[in-house]
Amino acid sequence: MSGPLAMSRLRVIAALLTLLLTYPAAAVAAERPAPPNDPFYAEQWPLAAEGANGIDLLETWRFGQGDGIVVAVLDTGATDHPEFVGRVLAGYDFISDATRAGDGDGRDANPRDEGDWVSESDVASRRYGVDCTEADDSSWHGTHVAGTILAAANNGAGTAGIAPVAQLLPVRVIGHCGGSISDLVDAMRWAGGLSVAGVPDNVTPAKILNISLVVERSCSEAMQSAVDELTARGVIIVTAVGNENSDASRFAPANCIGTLTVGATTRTGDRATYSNYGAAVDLSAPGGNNTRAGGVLSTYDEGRTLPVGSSYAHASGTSMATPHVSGVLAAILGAEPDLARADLFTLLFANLAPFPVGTTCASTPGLCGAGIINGARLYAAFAARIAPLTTSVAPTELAIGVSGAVSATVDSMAVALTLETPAVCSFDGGSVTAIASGSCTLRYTRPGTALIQPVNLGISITVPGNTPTLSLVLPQRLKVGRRVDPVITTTSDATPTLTSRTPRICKVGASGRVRVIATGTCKIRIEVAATATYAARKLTIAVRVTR
Ligand SMILES: [Ca+2]
Ligand SMILES: [Ca+2]
Ligand SMILES: [Ca+2]
Repeated sequence: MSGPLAMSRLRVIAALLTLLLTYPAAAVAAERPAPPNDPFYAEQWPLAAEGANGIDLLETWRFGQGDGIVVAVLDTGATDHPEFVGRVLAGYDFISDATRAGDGDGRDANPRDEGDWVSESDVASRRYGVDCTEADDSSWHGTHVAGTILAAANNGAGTAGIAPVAQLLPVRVIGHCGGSISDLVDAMRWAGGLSVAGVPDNVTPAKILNISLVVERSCSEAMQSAVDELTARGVIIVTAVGNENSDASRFAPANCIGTLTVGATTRTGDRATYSNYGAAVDLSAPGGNNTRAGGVLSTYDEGRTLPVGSSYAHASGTSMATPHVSGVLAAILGAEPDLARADLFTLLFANLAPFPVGTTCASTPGLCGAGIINGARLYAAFAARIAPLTTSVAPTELAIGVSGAVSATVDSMAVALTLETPAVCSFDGGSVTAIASGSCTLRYTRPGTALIQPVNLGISITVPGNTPTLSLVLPQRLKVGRRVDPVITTTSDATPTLTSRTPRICKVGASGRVRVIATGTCKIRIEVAATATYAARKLTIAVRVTR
C-alpha cells in the first residue's frame, strides 16, 4: 500500500524578529602581525616604532597591506624588480623629449626606467641643455620610491614595503637631467583618471599619486587646476617638499593648494638638514640623513647607466620620506576604500606622532609640519571609532506570495534599504513580497568617517518555495513478472523522477513503468526538484511482492 502523504500547505511566515545584522565593513586585522622575514627589514629603521622615530610598520599592517589600492609613482619610471612582480599595472611614459627620455621617442606606453645618468661628455656637449652641469650615475629614483611603498613583504627577500599588496602604476616623467612641468601636469591628470589629449585613457586610475619631485617655482595655473580636478575625484596627491634647506613654499607641486606635502626627518626624529621647511610642510616622515645607517633602504638597480639587474640601496631625501606617507595611506584605504579624502585627512592630522622633545621640529612649531606619520596612532584611532547602532525588523522566512514588513534604523534614524534580489522578492519601501524561492536580500551601506565606523547592514529573508503535493499510487500487492504504471500526482511544476531503491526486486523503466522481478519488498522513490515556486520534495513507497 502507498505510504501516508503529507498535505500540501503554504509555509507561514516566521515571527517578526529584531535582528542585528551588521557585517564588518572591512577586514581590519585585529592582531599585530609578526615581523616580516625579509632579510633587510632589520635595517629599515623608518619602519620601526614611534620610539625609534619610524612609522611603525607592524601596527600599520593591522589596517591590512593596501589590498585593492593603486598607487601611481610619478618619477623616473620603474625597473623590472622582483619585489614588484605581479603588481605592476600598465603605466605610461610622459617624457615628450626623446633625447631626455633615452628610449628613442617621445611619449609612449612603456614607462620602463631607461636610466637617467649624465656623463661628463653629456655635460660638455650640453646634450641635455645648458642647465645640465653635473655628471651622475642613474638614480633609479622611481624604483627606490616604489619599493618603500609596496615592495613585496614576507617573501624572504630584500626589503619590506609598507603596502606590499598594493598595485604600482608607474608613470615616467623624469629622464636624463630632469623633466618638464607640462609632462608632469599631464602625468598627474592621467594617473588620477583624467583624460589627456593624445594618450589612451588610464583604465586603472590611482587613488594615491606619489610625487617625489619638486621644481622651484610657483604653482602654475595648469598644475593647480590638475590638483583641483583630481582632488574633486577623491585622489590623494602626496608630494615631497624638496631638499634645498629652504622655505618649502618656493617649490611646486608642494606649494599647490590641496597637495599633501611631506618633509624629511632622521633617526632622531628631527628635521633632516636638507629638508625644506615652513608653513607649506603638512607633515614629516622618515627620509634619512645621507649616511648608510641613517638612510632609507629600498629597491634599486645595479646599473650605473642602463638597468642591468635588481638590487637594494640606501638613499636619503624628502623623496624617500614621501613614499612612507603614501604607503601608510594605501594601507588605511585598503581597509576602508570609501573613507572620504577629507575624513582621511582628519584622521591623519589628529593622529601624528609629535616631534621628540628637544628637536628643532618640536621647538619651532610650523617648521616640519604637524608631526611624523605613525601607523600605531592612526590604527588606534581608527579602531576606536564609534560603531553605529543598527537595528532591523524583518521576517526570517517568507512564503511565495506573502508580504512582510521590513525596516531598518541606524542610530535610531530610519534608513532607505535597497533591494538586491528583484528575482526573489519585491520591495515597496516598507514591505517585502516573496516572488520565488531563494534568498531575498536588502541592504543599506554608509561609508565610514574619521569618527564613525561604516555601516553595512544586510537583511536576508529565506523564501523556501511552497511545499508541493506529491503522491505515487501502486497496487497494494504486486506479483513477480507484472508491469505496472504508477499513478503520479503533484502540484510541483518540476517533472517527477522515479527510482527503484530495490533494483533486485523491481526496476523502473525509462517510461516510468515499474517491472517486478522477484519476491520481497519493492521500494520506489519519487522526487521533484526545487523550482522558483516550489520546494523540492521526495517520498518512498513500499509494496510487498509475492508469486
Ligand atoms: Ca619614449
Ligand atoms: Ca618609454
Ligand atoms: Ca621583500
